[in-house]
Amino acid sequence: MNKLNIAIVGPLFAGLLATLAAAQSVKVGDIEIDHAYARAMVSGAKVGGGYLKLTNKGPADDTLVGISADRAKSAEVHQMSVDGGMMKMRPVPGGLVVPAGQTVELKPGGYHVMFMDVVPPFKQGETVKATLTFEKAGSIDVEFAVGNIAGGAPDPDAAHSDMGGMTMPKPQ
Ligand SMILES: [Cu+2]
Repeated sequence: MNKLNIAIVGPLFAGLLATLAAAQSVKVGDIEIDHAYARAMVSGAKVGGGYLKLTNKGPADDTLVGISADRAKSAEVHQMSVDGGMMKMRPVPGGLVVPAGQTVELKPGGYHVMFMDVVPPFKQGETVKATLTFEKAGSIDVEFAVGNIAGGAPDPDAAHSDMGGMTMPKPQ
C-alpha cells in the first residue's frame, strides 16, 4: 500500500514542481522576469523586500521605471550598500537600467524592490501581486512568492530602522 502511494504521489509532486518553476518566469517584450520572491514581514513592519531576476534579451537597454503593488502604498527599486560598516539603502535614481543582453539580479544585500506602507504584512506562503513598468517593454504583472523572514541575509527592514529612517515619503 505504501509503495503504491509513493508511486502515485511521486509523479504528481514532480508535475507540481514543474508547474511552479514554469510559473516563475514571465516575459514582456524583450524582458524576462524570473524567480520573483518577497520576504515575509514581522508583524508591525511597514516595509518589505522583493527580489527577482531581470534579463534583457533585446538589442537595446531598457529601464525599470515603475512598480506598484496591491498591498503597498508605493514601491521602488533600492540599492543597498555597506558604508562604514553600516547598511544603507537608497532609491535608484531614474530607475533600474537593464542593459541589452544582460541579466540584473535583485537580491538580498544589493538591489531590491522596496514595498512601502504594506498592509497587511506579507506572510510566508502568500503570493504578492505587483506590476512592473519598463520604459520600452511596457508593463507586466509579476507574482512574488513570499518566503521566510530573513534567511540569514541582510534584511532591508533592519537597514531601514538602523538608519534611523532614511528619507521616506510620510504616509498621508
Ligand atoms: Cu530598501
